[in-house]
Amino acid sequence: MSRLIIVSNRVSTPSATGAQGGLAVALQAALREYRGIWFGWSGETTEQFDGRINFQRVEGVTTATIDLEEQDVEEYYNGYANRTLWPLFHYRIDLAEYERGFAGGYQRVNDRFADTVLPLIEPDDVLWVQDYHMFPLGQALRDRGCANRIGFFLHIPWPPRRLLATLPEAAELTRTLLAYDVVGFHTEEWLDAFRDFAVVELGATEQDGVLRLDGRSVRLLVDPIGIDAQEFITASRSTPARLMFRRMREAAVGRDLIVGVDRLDYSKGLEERFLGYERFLQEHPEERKEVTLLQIAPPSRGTVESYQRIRSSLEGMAGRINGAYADVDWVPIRYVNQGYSRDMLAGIYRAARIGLVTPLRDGMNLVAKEYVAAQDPEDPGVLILSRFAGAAAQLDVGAVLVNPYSAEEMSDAIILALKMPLNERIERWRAMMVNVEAEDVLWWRQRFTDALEAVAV
Ligand code: ADQ
Repeated sequence: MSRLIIVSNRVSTPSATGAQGGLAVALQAALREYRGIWFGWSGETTEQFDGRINFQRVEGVTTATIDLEEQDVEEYYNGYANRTLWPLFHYRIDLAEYERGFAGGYQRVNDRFADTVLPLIEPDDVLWVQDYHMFPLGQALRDRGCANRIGFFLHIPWPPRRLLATLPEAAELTRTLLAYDVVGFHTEEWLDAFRDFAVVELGATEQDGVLRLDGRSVRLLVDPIGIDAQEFITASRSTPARLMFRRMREAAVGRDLIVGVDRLDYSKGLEERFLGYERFLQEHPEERKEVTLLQIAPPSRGTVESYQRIRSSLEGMAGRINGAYADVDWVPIRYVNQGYSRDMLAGIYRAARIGLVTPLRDGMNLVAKEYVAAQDPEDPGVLILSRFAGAAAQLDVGAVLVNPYSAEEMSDAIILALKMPLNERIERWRAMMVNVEAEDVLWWRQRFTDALEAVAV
């Protein structure tokens, strides 16, 4: 069997506390199976880039990390990745910043990755590159003579052609993806958008899922990521989960809980969610003291201005809505800015009658799947899910789908979920759970590595 080399912006080492996401755990399991290496940025900076690799071996997983220069981090990570590609790929061209310095730094760091990882690659190794930080890495490796099988998986959406066209480097960037052998997306929609750009703007041709351009061919794959469902079910029965469940139910004093759990990010639709909830309070005064919205949103990417803005905007909105509707014995929104362990999250999800997952755009959204996995089969809650999350393509079998831009739809969905009879809740939950269990993170990983191994060298 070939060795697997995973390359991503950041690397996750196995942790004894179990505080990791399903993705990290699944990739580590793959690395153990394939005797591989996980390569990426250490998160640290150095005065002068020297390509020194720090190897670590923890619980059978080898990680290899490099430090980057301050300017690299500024241009590549805070710049091109977080201020150019992330907003653009989430359809927010109003927030996207187009700076040649960012683009240059992005390419430089990808070249640095290529230079440092290349000597580690053996002839039969298979490489798997993760996410939008690393689009040009495959091309950079090919330019250096790497003939190995290389796959790429995009964790975020691919934007529609006419939006992508606003990026000065759009054609160049898309073309670099042709250097890979397999390119994976969460949904048909993101894959279609990629193919559309490649065909219309670059003149590529496509047949039977294989895209061809200038003598290169790449297999396009829809491979929706899942969670480690079994682990999450176990987590929901753990002691921390039970304690958290009890705390939540006690704090709710008989009221129904609606819960939202997100990284604090403008793509997650938090402002729209608050407005939708406010609309619900306006339209259903009889429900006012019957529910509480708990929004958990730990800050992320705090050095980027658009993230500071959303943070203060949400604080203002929560304050305003609470000011308008709260009473001495009730607040409508509890807004919490911290992260919780997976066990505790499982308890929080289980205590919530409604999981409110309403991103404006999301590659997949794993919170939706975690919410489903954590439910009590005898008395499950209702998932309200944005139709613009990748997860909607699988969970439409049981979720209440909403347009997150419509406060009215969100209000209607909340009242529908609150009034939903037990038998319907169970039926909807079961339909979703079948998918969450079958198409889990191991299934996702296997589907990708199978596609990659099937490529003729
Ligand atoms: P993210 O945008 O980070 O990931 P998501 O898929 O929702 O989004 O995953 C977030 C993870 O962080 C979940 O596992 C969740 O439990 C955890 N988390 C969130 N808030 C937390 C809190 N307060 N405390 C502890 N944990 C918390 C990107 C893409 C997604 C895609 C994933 C995987 O943007 O669309 O689903 O990658 O491909």
